[in-house]
Amino acid sequence: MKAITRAPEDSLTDCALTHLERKPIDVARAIAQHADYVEALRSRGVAVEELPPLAGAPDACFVEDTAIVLDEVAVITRPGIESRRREVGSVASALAKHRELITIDAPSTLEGGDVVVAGETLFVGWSKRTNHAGLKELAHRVLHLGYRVKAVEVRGCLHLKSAMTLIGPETLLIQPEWLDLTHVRGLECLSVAPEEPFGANALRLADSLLHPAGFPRTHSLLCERGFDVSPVEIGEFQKAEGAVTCLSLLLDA
Ligand code: CIR
Repeated sequence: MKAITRAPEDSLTDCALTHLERKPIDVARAIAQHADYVEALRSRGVAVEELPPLAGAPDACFVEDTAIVLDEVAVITRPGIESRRREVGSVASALAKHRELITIDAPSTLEGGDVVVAGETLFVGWSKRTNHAGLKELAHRVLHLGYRVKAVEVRGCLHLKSAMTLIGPETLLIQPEWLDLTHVRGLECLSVAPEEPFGANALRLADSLLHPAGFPRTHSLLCERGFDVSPVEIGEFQKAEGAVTCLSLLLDA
């Protein structure tokens, strides 16, 4: 498995915020947490390609939002806010070494944090960042590869993956209060502990999960279910509405 990451830099303090109040971010601590995250990936056998920090692009460390990597192609997204659009070029250049690229064009908006890939089904969050045109364009561009898109309405959180991630071949970790699950069929749904609403974002590696530190009850639930879960400290990124999946783009899962 390979991953693309990008360390944060000083402008992280000016990150976009949608649901959270701004709190001071300690950039030095964020850089250290990011290094630990990269080390956690490497220690689980992931080959990490680190892109250089992108000065003046506050959210550029959240590389997940700039692309959707499928086995056959990588879809380069068009983020839903202007401040994030200059991130995509450098990610596209990195991904071009691994995949044929597909781009998403105006007026569509689409962010990778809104796309949960479950085999040939792409669950796509209809969120503040991904619009209806983005959903339709993605569906159209990947149909010939055998993928089908299912829209999932997201409310009260930034992205679909804030509320739902795939943790096993047929298992989702979910925060049901932020999702309309009408079109989510055929998969087992494991709910986070109710007192840990931000605990549904886990990063699935070959045979283990990375999960943010600070969600002990959800962690125990996952362990009880037999998952090999490692907590990672990402507190500075959580202040920026980030989680564990958004800090990397995984290839060749
Ligand atoms: C943003 O609002 O775009 C960033 N502050 C956070 C992006 C987090 N991305 C993700 O969870 N996929």
